[in-house]
Amino acid sequence: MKIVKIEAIPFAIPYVKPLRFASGEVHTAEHVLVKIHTDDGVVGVGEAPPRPFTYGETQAGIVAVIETVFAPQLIGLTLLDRERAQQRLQRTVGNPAAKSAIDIALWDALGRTLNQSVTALLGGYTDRLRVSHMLGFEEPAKMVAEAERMIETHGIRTFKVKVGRQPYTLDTVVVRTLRERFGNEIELYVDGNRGWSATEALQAMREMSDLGLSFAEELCPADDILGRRWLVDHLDIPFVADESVTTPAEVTREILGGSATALSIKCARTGFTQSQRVHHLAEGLGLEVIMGNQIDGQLGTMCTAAFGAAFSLTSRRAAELSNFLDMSDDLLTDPLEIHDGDLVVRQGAGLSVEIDESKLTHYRLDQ
Ligand code: MUC
Ligand code: MG
Repeated sequence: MKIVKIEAIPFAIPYVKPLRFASGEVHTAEHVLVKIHTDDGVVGVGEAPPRPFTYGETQAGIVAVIETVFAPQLIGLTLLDRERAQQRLQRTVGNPAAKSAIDIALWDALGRTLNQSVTALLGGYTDRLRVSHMLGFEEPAKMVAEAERMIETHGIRTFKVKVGRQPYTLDTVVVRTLRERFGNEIELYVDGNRGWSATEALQAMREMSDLGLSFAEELCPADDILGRRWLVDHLDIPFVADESVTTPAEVTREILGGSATALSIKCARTGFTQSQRVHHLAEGLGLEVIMGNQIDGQLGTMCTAAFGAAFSLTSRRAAELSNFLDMSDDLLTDPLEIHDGDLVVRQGAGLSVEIDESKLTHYRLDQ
């Protein structure tokens, strides 16, 4: 169970349909595959999606910090030295995706070693999650057509609509059109990625107050401290903190400061170990939770599903598990599928996924 080698492999896979949102757009999955090798031949995997405009990490930066800072501190520990590994990762500030991919690969390796699924090791609550699909910025007709396709092809009935544009009516018209087209057949919530001011956000939310939205996510920046508190105070639906909660401490700060009333948990950002801590905090504070998507590939999506299915609180709401559908290809030998609105969590050892080495050779950027 001793860690003997850690690889950080950059790869790039284009999207068929780019995702556009208030803080950026993604055309190519420029991710990093992490492989952790143990002395008994087990290999655990994790996937880091850099989000330069959100957390400041880049693909090259993730490779560098893993190779030069994290790997030397972890080699020699065993897979059971989990708290020691966390302490060594977390003493470095920031770098959430790099740390998370390592943490996930450690859990995958542990699951493979013990011949248990990660979801069973974490909590083993259920075997599937309902899926929520993210609708990025497009013409209203295209966003409605995409929702239609998701309902027909995958049975998905929960949609997170990206908002945060100026003027805000560009977004409110889309949400209204979706509600009018599908009625109560669908669940809708919105995510602003910090695009609006607190005032714009409240005006937009008032204009949509008859549309039965379930949540409002990160509509304005958390650093607009008083404005955001004022906004959250005036809303009558939960306000989800997403990119403002990259650590359990930030969760405490946002929630106790009155700047959010619900949480998005992203394994791409808090791995499994820190996501557990965020989950326990949410449970203790009585907060609603959504399993979010950091525009993950299939490996990252499987991690979110494995974690979400492990607990009652994280499996209550539809989880954001469908961004991979817009990628032109992926690295797994056995692709994920969404049927009847659900994604089933595999119960094999670890994350129960295998990397297709010929695809990795094709898409990797370092050879
Ligand atoms: C989301 O929920 O915000 C967009 C940027 C990112 O990091 O995640 C996505 C989706
Ligand atoms: Mg978000």
